[in-house]
Amino acid sequence: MTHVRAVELRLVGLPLVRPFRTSFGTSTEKVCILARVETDDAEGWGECVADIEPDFSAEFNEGAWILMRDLLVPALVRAGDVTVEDLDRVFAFVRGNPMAKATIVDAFLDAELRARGESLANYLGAATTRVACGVSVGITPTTEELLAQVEGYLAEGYRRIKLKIEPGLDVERVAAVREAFPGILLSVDANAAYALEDADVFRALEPLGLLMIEQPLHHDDLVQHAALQQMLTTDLCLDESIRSAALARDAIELGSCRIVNIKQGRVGGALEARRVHDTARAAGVPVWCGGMLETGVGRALNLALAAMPGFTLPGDTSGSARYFPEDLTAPFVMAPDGTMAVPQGPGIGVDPLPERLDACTLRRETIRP
Ligand code: SMG
Ligand code: MG
Repeated sequence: MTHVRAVELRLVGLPLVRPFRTSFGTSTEKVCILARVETDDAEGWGECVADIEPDFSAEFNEGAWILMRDLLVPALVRAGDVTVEDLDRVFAFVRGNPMAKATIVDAFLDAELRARGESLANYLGAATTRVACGVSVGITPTTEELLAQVEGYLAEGYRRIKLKIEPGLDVERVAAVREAFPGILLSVDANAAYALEDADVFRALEPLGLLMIEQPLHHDDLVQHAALQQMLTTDLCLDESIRSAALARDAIELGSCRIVNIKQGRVGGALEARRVHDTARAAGVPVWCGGMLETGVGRALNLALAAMPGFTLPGDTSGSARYFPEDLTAPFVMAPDGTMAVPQGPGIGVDPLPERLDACTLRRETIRP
């Protein structure tokens, strides 16, 4: 049993190495909330995957901050002695908001594991100590720039390239990459930018031998994705649409996708992410670990998740250098073979560097009983 004494929230900001453009906008800076949970025995860290604006999902930093400060943390403190398995119940009075809930769940779990000296990887049932890494390439101003970026990432060893696409910047761009690099594992991610009426775009992608097409249609839709999947040989993968293990089960039963992207923050934390993994694995559906441009804190957690046995495809678990000139933790470095080590220390196995954390902190607040 664990008793929470206090939770510190920090809003942190880190410049990105290059702007990251998706179908819904361009990020030039990573701004997110970190939670530090202090218990009687240890402290633990959680990173919120929400962004400045509610664009990838309905959640956003300022909303998540208020929800954590005014509802989730007070409920956790009031709950007294609990274990991480109790938190679903403790937070059940708040509907939705998986990203805010995940931040507190993950920080609490990290503290619980550190108190007993167990690694998150071990807790989750990791099947490996190194995971295969892919990289997500944003929409570029020109095709030449896209080819240059892809070439650079391949030279570093990345084992799968994912191209962001949007209407008008799709088939031609992807075909150019395929022509330049015929043998690579290549996928695309539309971030919900298309409608079923755009099926011709996806038909035109079919001959390019893509590993998958990620979230082509509306972020909340399962039925139209099932219709699109029926029309295509290429596997669809859902990201935004999968906000819980129950939705993963629905999507698989409906035939809305044949691959699932798991982002723990999108589904409410590491425990629900494990349930998504278990659901997909039982159905024979491959999963892989998505990314939300996490700092080293969130990256450490993602690596532990990605080590579970159902994660059979390379994840968006890229090295720190792909995102930040300087990370919040010691940098995560990918080996030239395109794999990264899973942290093995207690909990998530890493800590933010104190000076670096302070330098990146935009705001902080501690919630006590
Ligand atoms: O962390 O490498 C990463 C980013 C991977 O493409 C990525 N994430 O839809 O999968 C996705 C996007 C969402 C992030 S947009 C800020
Ligand atoms: Mg995606």
